[in-house]
Amino acid sequence: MNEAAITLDGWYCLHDFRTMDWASWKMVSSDEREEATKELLNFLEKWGKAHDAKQGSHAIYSILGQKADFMIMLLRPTMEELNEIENAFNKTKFAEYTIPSYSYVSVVELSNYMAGKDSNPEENPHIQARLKPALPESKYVCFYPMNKKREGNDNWYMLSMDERREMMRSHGLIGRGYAGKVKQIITGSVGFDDWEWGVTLFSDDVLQFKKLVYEMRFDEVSARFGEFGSFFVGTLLTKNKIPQFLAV
Ligand code: 76R
Repeated sequence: MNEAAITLDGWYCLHDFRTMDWASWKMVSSDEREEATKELLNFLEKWGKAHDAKQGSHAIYSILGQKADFMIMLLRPTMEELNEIENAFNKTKFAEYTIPSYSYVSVVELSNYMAGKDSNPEENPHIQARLKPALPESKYVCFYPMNKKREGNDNWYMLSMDERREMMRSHGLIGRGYAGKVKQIITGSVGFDDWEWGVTLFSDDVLQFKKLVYEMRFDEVSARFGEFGSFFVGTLLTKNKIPQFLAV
Protein backbone atom coordinates (compact mmCIF):
# COMPACT_ATOMS: atom_id res chain seq x y z
CA MET A 1 0.00 0.00 0.00
CA ASN A 2 1.21 3.50 -0.78
CA GLU A 3 1.71 5.16 2.57
CA ALA A 4 3.22 8.41 1.37
CA ALA A 5 2.63 11.19 3.85
CA ILE A 6 0.07 13.61 2.55
CA THR A 7 1.43 17.11 2.31
CA LEU A 8 -0.21 20.49 2.35
CA ASP A 9 1.76 22.82 0.14
CA GLY A 10 1.76 26.59 0.46
CA TRP A 11 3.82 29.40 -0.99
CA TYR A 12 6.75 28.69 -3.27
CA CYS A 13 10.13 29.59 -1.90
CA LEU A 14 13.45 30.76 -3.27
CA HIS A 15 16.54 31.05 -1.10
CA ASP A 16 19.03 33.11 -3.14
CA PHE A 17 22.55 33.32 -1.74
CA ARG A 18 24.99 35.88 -3.17
CA THR A 19 28.54 36.95 -2.59
CA MET A 20 29.37 40.64 -3.04
CA ASP A 21 32.02 41.46 -5.61
CA TRP A 22 33.47 44.11 -3.31
CA ALA A 23 36.44 44.76 -5.61
CA SER A 24 34.17 45.85 -8.49
CA TRP A 25 31.78 47.59 -6.10
CA LYS A 26 34.63 49.70 -4.77
CA MET A 27 35.87 50.63 -8.23
CA VAL A 28 32.72 52.39 -9.46
CA SER A 29 31.87 55.98 -8.63
CA SER A 30 29.91 56.72 -5.49
CA ASP A 31 27.08 58.02 -7.73
CA GLU A 32 26.81 54.65 -9.42
CA ARG A 33 26.93 52.86 -6.11
CA GLU A 34 24.20 55.09 -4.81
CA GLU A 35 22.06 54.38 -7.86
CA ALA A 36 22.58 50.63 -7.56
CA THR A 37 21.73 50.75 -3.84
CA LYS A 38 18.58 52.71 -4.63
CA GLU A 39 17.62 50.07 -7.20
CA LEU A 40 17.90 47.39 -4.54
CA LEU A 41 15.86 49.45 -2.07
CA ASN A 42 13.19 49.99 -4.75
CA PHE A 43 12.92 46.25 -5.14
CA LEU A 44 12.45 45.90 -1.40
CA GLU A 45 9.76 48.56 -1.54
CA LYS A 46 7.94 46.54 -4.20
CA TRP A 47 8.34 43.29 -2.28
CA GLY A 48 7.02 45.07 0.78
CA LYS A 49 3.80 45.80 -1.08
CA ALA A 50 3.34 42.10 -1.90
CA HIS A 51 3.93 41.40 1.79
CA ASP A 52 1.32 43.98 2.86
CA ALA A 53 -1.19 42.52 0.37
CA LYS A 54 -0.47 39.05 1.82
CA GLN A 55 0.75 37.94 -1.59
CA GLY A 56 4.16 36.88 -0.39
CA SER A 57 6.94 37.60 2.01
CA HIS A 58 10.67 38.18 1.93
CA ALA A 59 13.68 38.58 4.18
CA ILE A 60 17.30 39.53 3.68
CA TYR A 61 20.05 38.24 5.94
CA SER A 62 23.75 39.00 5.97
CA ILE A 63 25.50 35.61 5.95
CA LEU A 64 28.52 34.91 8.12
CA GLY A 65 31.48 33.00 6.72
CA GLN A 66 32.72 32.51 3.18
CA LYS A 67 29.75 30.62 1.72
CA ALA A 68 27.88 33.85 0.89
CA ASP A 69 27.59 37.50 1.91
CA PHE A 70 23.81 37.73 1.93
CA MET A 71 20.69 35.69 1.37
CA ILE A 72 17.33 36.77 0.02
CA MET A 73 14.48 34.49 1.04
CA LEU A 74 11.40 35.00 -1.10
CA LEU A 75 7.94 33.48 -0.81
CA ARG A 76 5.28 33.83 -3.49
CA PRO A 77 2.01 32.03 -4.37
CA THR A 78 3.43 30.74 -7.68
CA MET A 79 6.77 29.61 -9.01
CA GLU A 80 6.32 31.95 -12.00
CA GLU A 81 6.39 34.96 -9.69
CA LEU A 82 9.64 33.77 -8.14
CA ASN A 83 11.07 33.27 -11.59
CA GLU A 84 10.04 36.78 -12.66
CA ILE A 85 11.50 38.35 -9.54
CA GLU A 86 14.74 36.43 -9.96
CA ASN A 87 15.09 37.55 -13.58
CA ALA A 88 14.20 41.17 -12.82
CA PHE A 89 16.68 41.21 -9.94
CA ASN A 90 19.43 39.72 -12.09
CA LYS A 91 18.95 42.52 -14.62
CA THR A 92 19.57 45.27 -12.06
CA LYS A 93 22.79 47.22 -11.87
CA PHE A 94 23.14 46.06 -8.28
CA ALA A 95 23.12 42.39 -9.28
CA GLU A 96 26.17 43.02 -11.49
CA TYR A 97 28.16 43.35 -8.29
CA THR A 98 26.93 40.07 -6.85
CA ILE A 99 28.10 36.55 -7.54
CA PRO A 100 25.56 33.73 -7.10
CA SER A 101 26.83 31.32 -4.47
CA TYR A 102 23.91 29.00 -3.75
CA SER A 103 20.19 28.80 -4.28
CA TYR A 104 17.36 26.60 -3.13
CA VAL A 105 13.92 26.09 -4.67
CA SER A 106 11.12 24.61 -2.57
CA VAL A 107 7.55 25.02 -1.38
CA VAL A 108 6.28 25.53 2.16
CA GLU A 109 5.17 22.11 3.37
CA LEU A 110 3.13 20.69 6.19
CA SER A 111 2.75 16.92 6.43
CA ASN A 112 -0.10 14.95 7.94
CA TYR A 113 1.94 13.02 10.51
CA MET A 114 0.49 15.05 13.36
CA ALA A 115 -2.58 16.49 11.66
CA GLY A 116 -5.96 16.32 13.34
CA LYS A 117 -8.52 14.44 11.25
CA ASP A 118 -11.56 16.61 11.63
CA SER A 119 -10.62 20.04 10.38
CA ASN A 120 -10.63 21.26 6.79
CA PRO A 121 -7.17 22.76 6.23
CA GLU A 122 -8.53 25.24 3.68
CA GLU A 123 -10.65 26.79 6.42
CA ASN A 124 -8.20 26.54 9.26
CA PRO A 125 -6.60 29.99 9.68
CA HIS A 126 -3.74 28.57 11.75
CA ILE A 127 -2.78 26.14 8.98
CA GLN A 128 -3.24 28.77 6.27
CA ALA A 129 -0.94 31.13 8.16
CA ARG A 130 1.71 28.42 8.32
CA LEU A 131 1.39 27.61 4.61
CA LYS A 132 1.60 31.30 3.63
CA PRO A 133 3.87 32.62 6.36
CA ALA A 134 4.83 36.23 6.92
CA LEU A 135 8.55 35.82 7.58
CA PRO A 136 9.45 37.04 11.07
CA GLU A 137 11.93 39.86 11.53
CA SER A 138 14.06 37.70 13.77
CA LYS A 139 17.61 38.78 14.37
CA TYR A 140 19.10 35.52 13.07
CA VAL A 141 18.43 32.93 10.39
CA CYS A 142 19.76 29.41 9.88
CA PHE A 143 19.18 27.54 6.62
CA TYR A 144 20.15 24.04 5.52
CA PRO A 145 18.85 21.43 3.12
CA MET A 146 18.31 17.85 4.24
CA ASN A 147 17.25 14.35 3.21
CA LYS A 148 15.78 11.34 4.95
CA LYS A 149 18.12 8.41 4.42
CA ARG A 150 17.40 5.47 2.08
CA GLU A 151 20.16 3.03 2.99
CA GLY A 152 19.97 -0.63 4.01
CA ASN A 153 17.98 -0.93 7.21
CA ASP A 154 17.80 2.82 7.52
CA ASN A 155 15.36 3.53 4.73
CA TRP A 156 12.79 6.11 5.82
CA TYR A 157 10.67 5.42 2.76
CA MET A 158 10.30 1.71 3.58
CA LEU A 159 8.84 2.38 7.04
CA SER A 160 5.13 2.18 7.69
CA MET A 161 3.12 5.33 8.26
CA ASP A 162 2.72 4.34 11.92
CA GLU A 163 6.46 3.94 12.47
CA ARG A 164 7.16 7.29 10.82
CA ARG A 165 4.36 9.00 12.72
CA GLU A 166 5.75 7.77 16.04
CA MET A 167 9.18 9.15 15.21
CA MET A 168 7.77 12.44 13.96
CA ARG A 169 5.83 12.74 17.21
CA SER A 170 9.05 12.58 19.17
CA HIS A 171 10.65 15.04 16.72
CA GLY A 172 7.76 17.45 17.17
CA LEU A 173 8.00 17.20 20.97
CA ILE A 174 11.65 18.27 20.92
CA GLY A 175 10.74 21.07 18.54
CA ARG A 176 7.96 22.25 20.80
CA GLY A 177 10.49 22.66 23.60
CA TYR A 178 11.83 25.57 21.56
CA ALA A 179 8.46 27.26 21.17
CA GLY A 180 8.88 31.01 21.46
CA LYS A 181 12.62 30.70 20.90
CA VAL A 182 12.90 29.25 17.38
CA LYS A 183 10.46 29.48 14.51
CA GLN A 184 10.91 26.85 11.80
CA ILE A 185 9.67 26.80 8.23
CA ILE A 186 9.94 23.44 6.50
CA THR A 187 9.90 23.64 2.71
CA GLY A 188 9.62 20.54 0.55
CA SER A 189 11.86 20.25 -2.50
CA VAL A 190 11.48 16.71 -3.88
CA GLY A 191 11.41 17.24 -7.65
CA PHE A 192 12.54 20.87 -7.28
CA ASP A 193 16.05 20.83 -5.90
CA ASP A 194 18.93 18.57 -4.87
CA TRP A 195 17.72 17.73 -1.38
CA GLU A 196 14.31 16.70 -0.08
CA TRP A 197 13.64 19.58 2.31
CA GLY A 198 14.90 23.01 3.17
CA VAL A 199 14.94 23.88 6.86
CA THR A 200 14.81 27.60 7.68
CA LEU A 201 15.03 28.54 11.34
CA PHE A 202 14.53 32.01 12.80
CA SER A 203 15.52 33.19 16.27
CA ASP A 204 16.51 36.26 18.25
CA ASP A 205 19.13 34.14 20.02
CA VAL A 206 21.58 32.56 17.58
CA LEU A 207 22.72 29.95 20.12
CA GLN A 208 19.26 28.37 20.06
CA PHE A 209 19.96 27.05 16.53
CA LYS A 210 22.91 25.04 17.83
CA LYS A 211 20.98 23.80 20.84
CA LEU A 212 17.94 22.74 18.79
CA VAL A 213 19.83 21.06 15.96
CA TYR A 214 22.12 19.32 18.46
CA GLU A 215 19.27 18.05 20.60
CA MET A 216 17.52 16.72 17.51
CA ARG A 217 20.65 14.80 16.46
CA PHE A 218 20.00 12.47 19.41
CA ASP A 219 16.41 11.88 18.37
CA GLU A 220 15.89 8.76 16.25
CA VAL A 221 14.53 10.47 13.16
CA SER A 222 17.58 12.76 12.86
CA ALA A 223 20.10 10.28 14.31
CA ARG A 224 19.17 7.43 11.96
CA PHE A 225 17.66 9.16 8.97
CA GLY A 226 18.89 12.75 8.81
CA GLU A 227 21.34 13.66 6.07
CA PHE A 228 22.33 17.31 5.93
CA GLY A 229 23.71 19.72 3.35
CA SER A 230 25.53 22.97 3.99
CA PHE A 231 24.48 25.16 6.89
CA PHE A 232 24.15 28.92 6.45
CA VAL A 233 23.76 31.29 9.36
CA GLY A 234 23.24 35.03 9.24
CA THR A 235 21.92 38.21 10.78
CA LEU A 236 18.94 40.27 9.71
CA LEU A 237 19.52 42.99 7.14
CA THR A 238 16.60 45.34 7.41
CA LYS A 239 16.04 47.96 4.75
CA ASN A 240 17.59 50.59 7.03
CA LYS A 241 20.74 48.56 7.48
CA ILE A 242 21.37 47.96 3.77
CA PRO A 243 23.12 51.27 2.98
CA GLN A 244 25.52 50.58 5.84
CA PHE A 245 26.07 46.99 4.66
CA LEU A 246 26.95 48.31 1.19
CA ALA A 247 29.04 51.27 2.33
CA VAL A 248 32.70 51.08 1.28
O1 76R B 1 4.10 20.54 11.76
C1 76R B 1 4.24 20.41 13.01
O2 76R B 1 4.54 21.32 13.79
C2 76R B 1 4.04 19.03 13.55
C3 76R B 1 5.27 18.40 13.98
C4 76R B 1 6.42 18.51 12.97
C5 76R B 1 6.53 17.92 11.70
C6 76R B 1 5.53 17.06 10.96
C7 76R B 1 7.63 19.25 13.20
C8 76R B 1 7.89 20.02 14.33
N1 76R B 1 8.47 19.06 12.14
C9 76R B 1 7.84 18.27 11.20
C10 76R B 1 8.33 17.86 9.98
MN1 76R B 1 10.43 19.63 12.06
N2 76R B 1 12.34 20.24 11.93
C11 76R B 1 13.28 19.73 11.08
C12 76R B 1 14.57 20.22 11.47
O3 76R B 1 18.21 19.32 12.20
C13 76R B 1 17.46 18.34 12.17
O4 76R B 1 17.75 17.27 12.79
C14 76R B 1 16.20 18.40 11.42
C15 76R B 1 15.88 19.79 10.86
C16 76R B 1 14.37 21.07 12.54
C17 76R B 1 15.44 21.83 13.30
C18 76R B 1 12.96 21.07 12.83
C19 76R B 1 12.37 21.80 13.83
N3 76R B 1 10.65 18.60 10.29
C20 76R B 1 9.66 18.01 9.57
C21 76R B 1 10.20 17.51 8.33
C22 76R B 1 9.42 16.79 7.22
C23 76R B 1 9.58 15.32 7.51
C24 76R B 1 8.79 14.41 6.64
O5 76R B 1 7.75 14.79 6.10
O6 76R B 1 9.23 13.23 6.54
C25 76R B 1 11.56 17.78 8.36
C26 76R B 1 12.58 17.47 7.29
C27 76R B 1 11.82 18.47 9.59
C28 76R B 1 13.08 18.88 10.00
N4 76R B 1 10.15 20.68 13.78
C29 76R B 1 9.00 20.78 14.53
C30 76R B 1 11.06 21.61 14.27
C31 76R B 1 10.43 22.33 15.36
C32 76R B 1 11.10 23.47 16.13
C33 76R B 1 9.17 21.81 15.51
C34 76R B 1 8.10 22.22 16.53
C35 76R B 1 7.22 23.22 15.86
C36 76R B 1 6.11 23.70 16.74
O7 76R B 1 5.52 22.88 17.45
O8 76R B 1 5.87 24.91 16.68
